[in-house]
Amino acid sequence: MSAQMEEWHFPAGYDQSYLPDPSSPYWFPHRETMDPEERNAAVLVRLREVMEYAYATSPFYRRKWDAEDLKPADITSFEAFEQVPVIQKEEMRAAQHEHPPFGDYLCVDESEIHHIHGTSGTTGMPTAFALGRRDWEVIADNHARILWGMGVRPGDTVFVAALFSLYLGSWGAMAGAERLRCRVLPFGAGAQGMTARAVTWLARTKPKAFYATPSYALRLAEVAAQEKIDPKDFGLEVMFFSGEPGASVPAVRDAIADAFGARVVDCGTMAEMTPFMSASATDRTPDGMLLWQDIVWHEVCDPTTFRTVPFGSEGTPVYTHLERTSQPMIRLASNDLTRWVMEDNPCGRTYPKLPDGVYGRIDDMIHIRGENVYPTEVDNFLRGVADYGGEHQIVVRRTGSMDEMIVRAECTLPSGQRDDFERRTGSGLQSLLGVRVTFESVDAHTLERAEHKSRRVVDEREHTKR
Ligand code: 8LE
Repeated sequence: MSAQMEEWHFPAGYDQSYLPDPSSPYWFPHRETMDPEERNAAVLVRLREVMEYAYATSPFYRRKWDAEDLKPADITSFEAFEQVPVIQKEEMRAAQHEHPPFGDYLCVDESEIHHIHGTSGTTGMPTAFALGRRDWEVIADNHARILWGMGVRPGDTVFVAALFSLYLGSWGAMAGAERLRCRVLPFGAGAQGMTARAVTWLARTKPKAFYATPSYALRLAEVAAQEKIDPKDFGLEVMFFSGEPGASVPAVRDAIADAFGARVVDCGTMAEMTPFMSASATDRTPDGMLLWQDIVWHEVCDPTTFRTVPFGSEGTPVYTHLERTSQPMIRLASNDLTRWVMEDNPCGRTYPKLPDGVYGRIDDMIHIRGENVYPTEVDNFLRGVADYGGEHQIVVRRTGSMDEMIVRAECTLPSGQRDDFERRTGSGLQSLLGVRVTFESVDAHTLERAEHKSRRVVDEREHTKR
């Protein structure tokens, strides 16, 4: 069966000159539309292969699996695979501390390393990501294939408006666009005055495709408005996003689509999981994200047992590389939250889907007086409120023995005329969230905008780890 699957082998390597027939909606028609059971059977064989490779080349995996008396050869069913212990980020940090700088799960010779990326390190010890030269080519191929699915074609200009730094998002988007023979405009983000310059460049170059974080796209639309330029005049057709929830949050998605007059596509797993675009929507299945299971094996699991939950249920994504040889991740726990389904996709791809995208991190969910509040719910609600100024902040603090939630939102009305706005918004939030909310309005354009990923929650309670 795997013989029919285009270029299906491990270690992976793709014909760098291949491009699909221009009339084909698919890069690899068979791999993308095959019977999912058949695909799963091929994936199961591959999972064993990847595990054998990792066991042979990495003390990290040997240690981890020997402790459970687990051998790659035992993986003869998905049930057996679900018992492979997950990896948490702390374990990678510890392995890198013991074996600097890449940890003892590198799996390739250091001479094979092509790029080094990493976490920003704002919330702990930074983690280094080493990507092999061969892997980089495979990543580019996979991302090109997914971009094709979004409707991007050779010759299109792709504007990358995300940090070119340790962050992998921008580089991964660029690698895919280059492999697709696009014209890449690696604009970047984050420097002083850069957003206004991005507006000028977008207006002049009129790219077809655009990549950023969702909050940065909204920021860009605001700056364009200040410069008296209509973002629709950029002529963008497809805007793809990763890095944070947003492109699948209905009101955020609509706000971006309306401002730019473009299709909004959500994608993204984790930097460690690059090719991180393996969860991605397509032009004809535009909502949520499809799980391209022959690139990365995505499971949605119970967050305590790490067994998969049935389709239709909520859980946390757990990811396994099928094509990486440098730092392959085998059951990496994301600690994010999502829901998955298996249904007929309009684009004809036979992949499972996250219909609401990834809607938050377990850690970011606010537990307050017995209720769970997702910050994305607040974002979604506020974007639908008339006179909302476009940015907000959620502060959770303990006053006496009570937890208190304060939502501070911008309002476009002058300060003397906000009573109605405050009443509407405050009571709307309260009934949506089911907890008492102290609502405050502030002037528009006074809260900080994200140049990268937004951080809107300030949890001042001591016991809460953030
Ligand atoms: C909802 C995927 C990438 C390279 O853009 C990225 O941001 O990787 P990074 O910095 O390792 O952060 C991964 C985390 O960002 C995920 O665990 C998730 O919490 C969030 N994230 C990334 N893409 C999305 C997302 N959350 N929707 C997304 N599309």
